[in-house]
Amino acid sequence: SRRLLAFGETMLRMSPPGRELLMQTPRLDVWVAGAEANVATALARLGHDVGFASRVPDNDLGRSAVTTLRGHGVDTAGMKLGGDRMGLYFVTSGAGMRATEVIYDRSGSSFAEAPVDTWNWDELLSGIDWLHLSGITPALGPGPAANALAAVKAASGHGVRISFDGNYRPKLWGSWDSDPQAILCELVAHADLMFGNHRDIALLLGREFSGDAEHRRREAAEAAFSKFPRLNTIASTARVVETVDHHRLSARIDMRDGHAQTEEVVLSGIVDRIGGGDAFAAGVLHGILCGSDMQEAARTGLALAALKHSLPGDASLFRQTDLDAYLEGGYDVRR
Ligand code: KDG
Repeated sequence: SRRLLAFGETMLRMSPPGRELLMQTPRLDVWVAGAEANVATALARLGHDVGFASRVPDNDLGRSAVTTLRGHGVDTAGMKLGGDRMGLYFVTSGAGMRATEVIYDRSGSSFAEAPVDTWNWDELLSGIDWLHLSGITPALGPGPAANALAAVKAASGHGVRISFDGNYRPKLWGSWDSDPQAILCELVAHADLMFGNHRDIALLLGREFSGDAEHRRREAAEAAFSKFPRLNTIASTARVVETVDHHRLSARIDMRDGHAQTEEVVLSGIVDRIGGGDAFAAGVLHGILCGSDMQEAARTGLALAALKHSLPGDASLFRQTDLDAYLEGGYDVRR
């Protein structure tokens, strides 16, 4: 079977239960989170052989995060213990006309402070087919940016294919004196598969794309393929928000050879949309790891993203049987 290693910050997500505000709630729900951890979890739940490399403090917060991921079937050999603190983030869910709010509390985290020799990439990447990482890691600071680059270079050297999710987080890049375009380009130059929309591509190429959505996307994809000769596939989702719990989500996959696939689903009764993008990435990777064609991979990505919207917390925990039931339109009680 094909193996994947994800690399990124492990976080704890804290959310007021229901629709309460942080200002009023006496308690918080806590989930293990982090975009790349979410992808690793989703793939492990779908039966893949997946590892996760990260760094958490050597205390009960860190150890319980490791235990949670391991409980979902993720190989945690690459999760190092050390440093002082767990990265946290707070999510207040939207309701009615009120938007979802995110507050990050992660500076100085064990992951952000990890020395460059924390991971032995040659060892961790041996026998691995895919490395998955995202634009969040380099946004955290110069240390994480150097670690991401070391991982990607080692992966390239070992013939490991790279999956990169742009995951642009403007709130994070502001935290250090960085050049996002230069750093992201250096990482994407090694990637085979990129998750990103025309805005992510605009950031990478330092130019805007105009025209209608279809035209913008085709132009952006062509420009990205010509700038990054290794890049083979670009996948993204776009959402039309109709009400807070009713969206339309479309997926698009562009291939270097000019082929493009699009799919669309309707999301209704949304319980929690955080992590939908990670579930999409995991679903597309699931398709790729299973040898599906891109149409199928786009459909699987959207299906997993749709299912994730029904679940509180960050990660998709669905099994293949759940995916099959969704794809067959089986919303009924399964007995
Ligand atoms: O996609 C979900 C992530 O946004 C969440 O897990 C937190 O990694 C995170 C981030 O940096 O936003």
